[in-house]
Amino acid sequence: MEAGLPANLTRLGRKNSKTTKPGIVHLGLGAFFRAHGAVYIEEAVNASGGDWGIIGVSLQSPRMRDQLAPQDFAYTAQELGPSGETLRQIEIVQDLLVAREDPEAVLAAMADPEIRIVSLTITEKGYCHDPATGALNVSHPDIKHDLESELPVSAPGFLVRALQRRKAAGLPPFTVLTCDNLPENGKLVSRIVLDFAQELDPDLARWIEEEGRFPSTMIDRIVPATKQEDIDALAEKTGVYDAALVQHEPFRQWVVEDDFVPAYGTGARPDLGAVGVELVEDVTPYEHMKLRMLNGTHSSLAYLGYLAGYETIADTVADTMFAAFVKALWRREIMPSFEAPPGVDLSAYADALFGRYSNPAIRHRTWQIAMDGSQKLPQRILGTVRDNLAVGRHCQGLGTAIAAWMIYVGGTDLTGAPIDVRDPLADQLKALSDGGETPGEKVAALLSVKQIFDQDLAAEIRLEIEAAYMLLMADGVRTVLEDLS
Ligand code: CS2
Repeated sequence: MEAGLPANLTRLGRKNSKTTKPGIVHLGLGAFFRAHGAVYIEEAVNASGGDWGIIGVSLQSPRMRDQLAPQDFAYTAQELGPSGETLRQIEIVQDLLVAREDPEAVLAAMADPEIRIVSLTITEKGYCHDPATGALNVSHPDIKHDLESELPVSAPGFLVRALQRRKAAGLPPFTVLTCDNLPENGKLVSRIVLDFAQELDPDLARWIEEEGRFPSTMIDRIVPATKQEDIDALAEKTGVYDAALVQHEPFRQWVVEDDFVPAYGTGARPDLGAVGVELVEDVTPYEHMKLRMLNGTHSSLAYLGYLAGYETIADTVADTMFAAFVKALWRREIMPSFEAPPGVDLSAYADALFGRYSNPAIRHRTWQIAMDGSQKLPQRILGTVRDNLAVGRHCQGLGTAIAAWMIYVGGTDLTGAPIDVRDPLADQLKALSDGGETPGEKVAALLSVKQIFDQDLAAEIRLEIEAAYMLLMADGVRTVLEDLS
């Protein structure tokens, strides 16, 4: 019996020894990357070889390390389909470092000559940027700290300090492979890294700009947060306890701009093409499609579904009113706002998305998706609204979703119950909402937040959002949606 486990359970362990040497450091080794990128990378190593083991880094909490270390960094990926599940053990992760505990170890790993890629899933707020403009936020407390100290706390700080060490050691830089849901995410992270490096040392910035590479990516797989009851249920079924279980839907997609650090030649990346990753020259149309069609409706359903009393996305779209609403959003407001990637049929993509949302085995909470809305709204919803307005098309559906977000961040739902709002701007947003007496004042106050709203766009949409806000408050979500489907 393992310490702390009941006698009938054994702890999950590695089946194979660590034969692959590390080639990747991954910042932010949460559930998403372990259920998506890590699975692809393990498959690529199995298919074509190469030393591409992953050293994970948690920037803040030791929780993931404490879960993975006792099982030698192996974990189960449980695929949940509408009509059954499959289990698979993933062993590509070799180690996990906790940056808050030992930043020096993280920098040393990133500066190791064997490491050729530093990949990231640090969520939108981890980039310490201004979401409305994409520039590094130099007044962010972590960035201020990192510009002063050689031992950083932020992801931009780690990237630049590690690149600085590599330059000093005469090594090529690593490829920075961002896997977060941000528009033109490669360009965005390169701008942040270069802004930071410029503040530190213009020579370093020049070197990174010339030698470094920041491919953009589009990543897609629905991965809800694992709950303790899921871990317990699997342990009961298999007799094996996996504290680091990840659960995911069957669907997955990864589109990567094929632009890795040239100094490494063919050893610059795993053979991702062999396992279904789409390596393309320009990811932008795929990113638009995914951020607007999937994440845009995910966030819309999250705020409206939460306010209508639904716990998960599957519960929300099982309501015929919401089903009609989300389909109308795709057809009328989202699909006309961008150009489809080559050879992609957007109506079929929308149908497939609806099927994915409806998967009852995936319990993806509206509350989870509603988190960090201030960092998500610009690329998920506001860009679509802006592009529609430019051709004179109004966005009543997305406007209603923005109004729902405003009610949500006000901190009280439509029944008067408090909402546990998680957002880096939560306090500021609540104060702005509380400071307005009328719906019109609350809407105007929230629209004035420049990190989120371009002020020209804010002026254009104000009246429409105010009307939607009042209707939601007066009639409730379902009645409002009835008119929008
Ligand atoms: C979701 C995404 O939590 C969220 O905000 O919209 O994590 C979504 O599930 C993924 O992007 C799907 O690929």
